[in-house]
Amino acid sequence: MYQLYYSPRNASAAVHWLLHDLNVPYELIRVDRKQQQQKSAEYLKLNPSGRIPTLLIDDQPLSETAAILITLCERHPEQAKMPALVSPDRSKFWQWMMYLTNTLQNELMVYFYPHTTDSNGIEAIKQAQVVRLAEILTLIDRELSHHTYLVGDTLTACDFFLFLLGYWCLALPQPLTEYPNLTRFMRLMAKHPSITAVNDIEQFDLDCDIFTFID
Ligand SMILES: N[C@@H](CCC(=O)N[C@@H](CS)C(=O)NCC(=O)O)C(=O)O
Repeated sequence: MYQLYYSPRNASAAVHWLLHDLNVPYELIRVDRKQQQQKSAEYLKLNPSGRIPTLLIDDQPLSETAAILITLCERHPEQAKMPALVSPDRSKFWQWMMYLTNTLQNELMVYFYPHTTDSNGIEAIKQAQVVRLAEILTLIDRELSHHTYLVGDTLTACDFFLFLLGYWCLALPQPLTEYPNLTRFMRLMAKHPSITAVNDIEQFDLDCDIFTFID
């Protein structure tokens, strides 16, 4: 049995979509960020970083979105959300999972939560991040020009993670539609049954302009 500590549209959403997609039983436990519940003594016992998500696997806590996604793929190999060990795509899966978590996600965090001792420096950090994120999105866009999903033409757990991070990118000043392949990917994923199925809980705006086709 799985229990996911989540907050809507947070990093936990990638895990939520994968849990639904794997068709395994799970329970959701909402962490109230307005009350800073992720910093409560009770939560810190499960996840000392005070971040969301945490997944309990048979009562054992696991944190870090990428680690949780990979662990779930490993525990449910029959659902093939990670390329098989013998597949050349296996190492690409690792490459992109790492890139999403330690580069795209991380740089987005610096953009959304810039830290500096110089109060005049905040805007400079954000502007630098816009440039850095444009480089990252260009690279991902180029990769998506070769195939349907991030790791070839079969959906993997990386795609749930990329959809989430791509959604966060909608808040950047540069429109995501400047990346045509990423836009195509976002539109495809917005219709994925596991994403739409849990949207009453996650409340992503799947009707927003970027997801609308103009034929
Ligand atoms: N590297 C972590 C980052 C998780 C993270 O920063 N989560 C955010 C929500 S998207 C959070 O918990 N923010 C609340 C806080 O920092 O207090 C992961 O991927 O699990």
